Amino acid sequence: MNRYIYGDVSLELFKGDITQQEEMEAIVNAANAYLRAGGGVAGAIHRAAGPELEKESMRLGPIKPGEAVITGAHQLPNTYVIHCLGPVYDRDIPHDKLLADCYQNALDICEEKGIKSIAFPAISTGAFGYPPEEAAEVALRTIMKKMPSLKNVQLIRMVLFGEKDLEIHKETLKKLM
Ligand code: AR6
Repeated sequence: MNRYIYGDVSLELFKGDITQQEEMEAIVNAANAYLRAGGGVAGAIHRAAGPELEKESMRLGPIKPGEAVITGAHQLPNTYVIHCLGPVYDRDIPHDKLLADCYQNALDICEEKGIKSIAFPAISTGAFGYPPEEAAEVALRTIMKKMPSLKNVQLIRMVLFGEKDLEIHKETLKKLM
């Protein structure tokens, strides 16, 4: 299963690179607390956006696990980047609540700004060590729970970097449906 629809809102699972989501208004960065470039998704996003993104984002830091802030997208093909600080697994406790907060806060920002489409990476599942199966369940459950209350957001895309992560998300979505 790679799609779930509730009313006018779609959730889709996609294999790909978060920096190449041309049709999405906002993309989410799995950031560090100081909103510096860093590695992983953050490194890829900052490389594609150019140095002006870090200049803008750094002024908004530091942020705490679960928090989200918004900037422009600079040289990326999107309009906005929403930077979320995911929890470090087993260090930032309770990690499931803090991870859910990331998805909720990012969607709340979209609703406030009138953003219609948002692409998320699998926050915390790289350097921050969150097991991908557990993270997928938190992410999809949180998004699905929020979908009925969304008024502006119409498309939510999880962009998974590898085949295995896509499969995990497909299985999890099937289970939650
Ligand atoms: N597009 C989509 N997904 C990607 C991409 C990409 N271009 N590149 C990696 N992933 P991570 P975290 C996947 O480590 O765990 C950074 O250094 C990757 O396979 O980027 O939240 C920051 O500065 C993994 O599944 O984020 C922070 O310090 C997922 O994205 C720290 O890492 C998240 O991996 C944040 O760690």
